[in-house]
Amino acid sequence: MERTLVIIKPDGVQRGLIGEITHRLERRGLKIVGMKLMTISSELAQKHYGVHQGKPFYEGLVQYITSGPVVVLALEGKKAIETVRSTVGATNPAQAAPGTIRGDLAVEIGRNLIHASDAPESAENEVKLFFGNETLESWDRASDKWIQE
Ligand code: IDP
Ligand code: MG
Repeated sequence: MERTLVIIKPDGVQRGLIGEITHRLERRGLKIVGMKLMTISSELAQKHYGVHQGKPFYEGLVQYITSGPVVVLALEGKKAIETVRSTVGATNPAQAAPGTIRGDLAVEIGRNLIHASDAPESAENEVKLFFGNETLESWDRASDKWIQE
């Protein structure tokens, strides 16, 4: 089973969208195996967004992600990475399809509400970076057999 990392960014928390965003991911059928409220330090932000270092938006991005509390989720499911990314929508909310989180709830790339891992390798690294050696919950959900064949 695949695991992926989601961050409800500070704008999502400030706008009272923790429930709305989590609800959409839960309803899609993903299983929450880790969840916490935290403020990201600039050190952690630089590690997490290391691949974007040097890009024109990098400083603003670190500023944004560290500007207030976030909710970090580890989600599990078959093809969890791809499923979460399609539920989240395109990076630029102006181009994100209606029905996606960004396409329904955001308007601008610099305030796009949510982070989601984009590939198996980054998902593994990001889950480790945010949950370290905290144990993620492995649990049997009553609805599992109605969600996965
Ligand atoms: P993703 O979040 O959809 O994976 P990435 O290209 O990995 O998109 O970029 C990471 C984050 O950096 C975006 O979610 C967004 O917050 C921010 N970002 C990307 N491009 C721009 C930009 O052109 N202006 C401002 N912020 C940007
Ligand atoms: Mg990305």
